[in-house]
Amino acid sequence: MRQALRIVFFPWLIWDLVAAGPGWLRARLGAERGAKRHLVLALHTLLYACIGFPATVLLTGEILISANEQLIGEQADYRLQSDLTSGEAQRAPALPGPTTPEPAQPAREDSEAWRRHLVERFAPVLVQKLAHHPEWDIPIRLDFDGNLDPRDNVEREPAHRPHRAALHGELTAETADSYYLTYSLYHAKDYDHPLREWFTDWTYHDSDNEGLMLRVDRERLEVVQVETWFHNRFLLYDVAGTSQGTEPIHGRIHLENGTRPIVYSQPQGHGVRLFQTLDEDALTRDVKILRWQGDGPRVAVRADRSVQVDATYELVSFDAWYAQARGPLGSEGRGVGIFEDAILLGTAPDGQPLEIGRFIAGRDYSKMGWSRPKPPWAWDDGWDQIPVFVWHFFPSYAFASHSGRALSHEYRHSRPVEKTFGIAPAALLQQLRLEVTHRDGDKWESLADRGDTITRQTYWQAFELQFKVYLNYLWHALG
Ligand SMILES: [Ca+2]
Ligand SMILES: [Ca+2]
Repeated sequence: MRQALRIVFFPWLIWDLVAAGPGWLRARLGAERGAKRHLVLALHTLLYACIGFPATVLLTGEILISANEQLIGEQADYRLQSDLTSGEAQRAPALPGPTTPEPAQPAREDSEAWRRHLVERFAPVLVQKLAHHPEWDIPIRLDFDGNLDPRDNVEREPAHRPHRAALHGELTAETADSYYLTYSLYHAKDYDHPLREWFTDWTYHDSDNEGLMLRVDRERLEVVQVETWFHNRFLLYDVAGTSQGTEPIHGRIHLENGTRPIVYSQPQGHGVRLFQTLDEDALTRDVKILRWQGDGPRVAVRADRSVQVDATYELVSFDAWYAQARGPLGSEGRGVGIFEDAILLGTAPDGQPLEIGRFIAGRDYSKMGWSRPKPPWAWDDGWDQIPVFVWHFFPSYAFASHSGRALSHEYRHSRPVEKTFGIAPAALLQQLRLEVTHRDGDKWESLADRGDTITRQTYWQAFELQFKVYLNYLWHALG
């Protein structure tokens, strides 16, 4: 019994083990009292300080780390793995769960019904990974709580479980050769491992919005290219499998039912990329598979980490966002409206500055712009040749530059231009004065550094930091 207790309370065991040598010496010297006894006690203390105490700290740390990993679970995976570079990934992925009932096709004409049909027809299948706050990993509508103020979304989220999932989606633009469809995933919060959050506040924020755009061939009605937004970078996918433009190809486009791209969204930071057959192991734990509901039953998303393959989402347009895109704009966590701070786009005909909202408003506004949540028109890849705003409002220029394909820039319809500015796309182009911004450093290197897990080294660095903070506190308290 005593032996078992000593193993459970291992510092006691270590103390006893360290005592073995001095104990033997005490018996040998007959050092029960006097100077010899003090000498043996000093030896015991020295041995404990050099061996016993470090061993106790190490073991305690490792036990805490293991317990923490069980509790915190899976961390965001930053690998940009591609089926194009893997020989065994030639087949399509097998995704469990009921597929979406296909909507009836209306007459093919220039109408709201036809546009809505395209949004539904190409609505993606979402593989949403989950970490220790699954409630923040579920995509919802920005106004899930009945108001268009994003500032209160984190505090009001718990009252809306289980969640009715939503994707914001629209037919963004129609050119002479293509349809461009935008889908974005709004999340109540972007979060990180508690340890990293403790080191820096750059890695989390209220609200989150990442997503993708499809380019569909206008005649054949087939998905030809996809671009996703992954931690301030655009990732390009092309059925051709090659690119002559500024961006490389990041993998295969896998479609369910021939039209629905299968999309992978990280937990925590919610970077979006296309799902690869190589990702199939991600389907076994911490995942929700969501499909557009269509005419099928509505299935809420449980706010837990269990595998759920039958969840459905609704499609919501960005029209309410456009109605507030030019204001009123909030500032420093105050004010009203969905957005905060402005992007200067150019000059309006009346000489006034032409502006649009830059960030999704939040009370935790004091973050670097790099990490704050943005509407799709504020997504700006710092390594490409395309200015902010263009990817969403005039996507043909971004897709042509990124892929090297010759694409039409003749805009027959643009929902964001129409809903936000109420003028023709060509007229808005005349007013724009945009500059390309450039970021330093290699585009992909810093992503590789993010890695996919918190390492043991990170934990120990945190312990060391905590220990120094405590020593400092003691020093001042005693001083
Ligand atoms: Ca709200
Ligand atoms: Ca750019």
